[in-house]
Formats: sequence, structure tokens, C-alpha cells
Amino acid sequence: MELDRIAIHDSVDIVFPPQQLVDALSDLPVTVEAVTDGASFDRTDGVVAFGPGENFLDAGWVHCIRAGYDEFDVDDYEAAGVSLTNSTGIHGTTVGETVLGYLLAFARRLHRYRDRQNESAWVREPQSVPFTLAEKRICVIGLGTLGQGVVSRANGLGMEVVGVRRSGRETPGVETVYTPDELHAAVSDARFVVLTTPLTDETAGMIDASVLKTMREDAYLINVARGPVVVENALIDALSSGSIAGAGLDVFETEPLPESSPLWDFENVILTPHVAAMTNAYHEDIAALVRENVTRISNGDELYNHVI
Ligand code: NDP
Ligand code: 7N6
Repeated sequence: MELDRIAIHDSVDIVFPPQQLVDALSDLPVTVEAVTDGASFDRTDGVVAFGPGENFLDAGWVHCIRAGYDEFDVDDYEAAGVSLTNSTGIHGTTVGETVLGYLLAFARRLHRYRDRQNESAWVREPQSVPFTLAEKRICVIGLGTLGQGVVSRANGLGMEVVGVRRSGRETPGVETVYTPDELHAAVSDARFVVLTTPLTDETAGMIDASVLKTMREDAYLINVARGPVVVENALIDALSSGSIAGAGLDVFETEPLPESSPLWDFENVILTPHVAAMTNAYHEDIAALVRENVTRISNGDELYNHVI
């Protein structure tokens, strides 16, 4: 492919101002400019965007600034002969630290003390409630960039780490790696079940009522993957009946989470608005990925992180 221009689509603004990426790539030997919806493209254009957009199939290459490219119709890209690349590989630290935050808050009760601080209330949790993470079992479902970011931090806390991955491949820091058909066995004795898989036909609805029922009553579900990996109504039922202890949720079936969702009202749920990966350096990580592929395009090499 011949590359003359990189168009930074304004959909990236949900994560960083487009101009930050324009500036970070300004030394490239191609035109780099911000564009909005309605812009037209041709086969010499690369487009950097948050999600799918108008006229993208006219470009030569589209780079998604997210790891999860589930909103893109991959078949359309293949049929149009347009390269699609994603941003897996950059979120291990951000999401790993966010998950660590949920774990520490639940164990050390920080979310409850913040609730009470809002009411100027000096009230201690019952003695039986706080616990430590050391030696507790965590099950990480999906052992790629996000999963390994969680695993290394859980290792650092002295937790017992098990996991699930499609291939069942051995993974550093994970004592037992299960395959998806062993999901119930994997979650059954874990105090924390952390979801770090892509949203695919296989993972949609993977955490359903039967999996939630298999989890321990004192277990927490953490979802930093995609909302539809969990059957949200089944989760609400499990939280209402106390069949699990709580949940840390960054992603939801519908985003933004509707005001009417019961999930807002559980004191044992920590909700974050799809920000587990947010960082003021996000544009730098994207710039490095784009730069790598500009080099590969000029050398005629296969694109890094290519989906299509
Ligand atoms: P990776 O491709 O690095 O890792 C995906 C992992 O999921 C792999 O270990 C893979 O197994 C495993 N997997 C795939 N299918 C299944 C399955 N059916 N059952 C169990 N494991 C499975 O992706 P990332 O870690 O970079 O990102 C994962 C997802 O997290 C993204 O697709 C995105 O949806 C979400 N995400 C959310 C963010 C947020 O802001 N909340 C930020 C970044 C990502 P194997 O390796 O064996 O094939
Ligand atoms: C940007 C979120 C992904 O899939 O959804 C995430 O990479 C990105 C803060």
C-alpha cells in the first residue's frame, strides 16, 4: 500500500484530544491531520479512530485505538480489501492497576469508607468483613495483555492465581490454566473472578446464571472486558440474592449505563464508566503503534496487530 496521509478521526476524542496524536506524529514523512465525520478517504489514507465510521472502507488502512474491535464488521473490511489493525498490547499496566484497585477496595473496604465519608460518618465495618488478598484465589479469564497485567499484580500480592484461556496454553504466574469448557471448575473456588477476554461469539453471555451460581458466596466478579460477556440480569439477580459478594464493573451491556439500572444502587458494587484503561499517556502508546505500522507499510511488511 502507498500511504500519503494519516487522518486522525475525531472519535478518538473520547480518550484523548485528536491534536495530541497529530502532534505526536508530526515528524512522520506523510501528512497527519485531524478529520471529522463526513471526511472522504482513498486507498492512500490511513485512518486512526475509536470505532467504525463513515467512508472508512474507502481508506487503505484503519487503526482502531482500542484492543476490542468488536464494533467493526471485519467481513466488510476483508471484502473491501482494507487493512484493520487494533491496539492490543498497550493496556496491561492501566487495566492491571485498575483491577488491583477493585481488589484492594473490596478486601480493605475502601469503597464503603468513601461512602461514609460522603456522610461524615465515623463507622467501622463489622470485624468479620475485612480480609487480606494474600493467599486468596483469583481466577483470571482471558490471559492476554489485560489478563497478564492482572496476573503479575496478583502474584505480587501473594495471591493464588488460576486462569482460563482459549488455548489452555501455560502462562507465567498462573498455577493452573483451564480451557473454556472447564469454566465452572475454574471459578468454583475463587474469591475473585476477573474477566479479560475479547467479546466474541464464544464469550458473549459466558458468565450466565449457572456460572454465577457456581461462584462462592464470598466471591467478587470483576468485568473489565466487555459488558455482554456477562448476562447482566443474571448478575443483578446474583447480587440481589447475595449469591455472590459483589462486583467491580467497568463495562456494561448498554453504555453509558442507564440511570434506571439497578446496578447503580448496590453498595457492594463499584462502577466505573469504562475507564479502566484511561491514562494521560494513551496517545503516546497509540503513536508508537501507528509509527510502527507506517514503517512496516513503507517496507512492504505485514502490519503489526493486524486483524485483517
Ligand atoms: P488479547 O488478545 O491480548 O487477549 C485475549 C485473551 O482472551 C487471550 O488470552 C485469549 O486466549 C483469551 N480468550 C479468547 N477467547 C476466550 C474464551 N472463549 N475463553 C477464555 N479466554 C479466551 O487481548 P487484550 O488482553 O488486549 O484485550 C482483551 C479484551 O479486553 C479486548 O478485546 C477488549 O474487549 C477488552 N478491553 C477493555 C478495556 C477497558 O477499558 N475496560 C481496555 C482494553 C481491552 P488465547 O491466548 O489462549 O487465545
Ligand atoms: C479506552 C477504552 C479497549 O478495547 O475499550 C477499550 O481497548 C479502550 C479508554
